[in-house]
Amino acid sequence: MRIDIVTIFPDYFAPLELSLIGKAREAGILDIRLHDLRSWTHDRHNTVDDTPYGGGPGMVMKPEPWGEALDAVAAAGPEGREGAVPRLIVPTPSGAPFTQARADRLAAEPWLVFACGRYEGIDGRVLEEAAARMPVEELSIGDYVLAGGESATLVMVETVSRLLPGVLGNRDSVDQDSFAPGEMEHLLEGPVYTKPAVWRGREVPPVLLSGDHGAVDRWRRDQALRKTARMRPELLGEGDPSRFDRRDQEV
Ligand code: 6GU
Repeated sequence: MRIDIVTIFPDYFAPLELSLIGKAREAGILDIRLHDLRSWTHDRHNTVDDTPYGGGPGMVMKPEPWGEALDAVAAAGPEGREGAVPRLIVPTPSGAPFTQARADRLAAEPWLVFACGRYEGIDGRVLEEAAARMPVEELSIGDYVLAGGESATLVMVETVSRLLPGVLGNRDSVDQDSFAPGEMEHLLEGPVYTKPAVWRGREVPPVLLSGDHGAVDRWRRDQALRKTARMRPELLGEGDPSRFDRRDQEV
């Protein structure tokens, strides 16, 4: 997958050189490119913002640098895919919710461009004009306000990257995640344990040592149902009600 990120803070993305994502980049699974928005300014102060029309607090990102940046980035796609069009992702607290389901769909795309806004946002004409040339998604990572789209982009890039084939060692760990499509959809994962079997007088739940895989699966599902009821009861009302069996009702 090719990912381009346009930002006034390219250094913010240093963590994408580490761990899972750093290795995926070295392995050629992920091609992440950073672009400094200020390289598309033409004044001495590399100005990217101005005061809002209509008044109000804060500053708005100017359309000209964004227009040139998106032209340049969208014209220089992955090699061997001439004429390809990226999907433009715009992190904003006023976007649609970024969910695991949306991450799954983004992970199937060959090319994403993230446009990181700061201040009160980007001039409204930029996305309007971009949408005439490429699919655009405004996405929010939750109901709170960040200082800019950079940290939200890190969250989305990490969430999407770990879904790409070859990035995680163990494909099953993706399938068993909280929110993963299938068994765990709309459920939170329960507790996990490793050695030693007794620690500070506390035992690992005996069923996990029983070797009875059916009993282990049932226990894990019960734990997931309880955790969900405690932390996110509203999730139990989501999805197809027929996903609950008789044993689920007893938990
Ligand atoms: Cl995606 N951006 C900003 N600036 N704030 C947010 C957000 C995004 N998601 C939640 N808050």
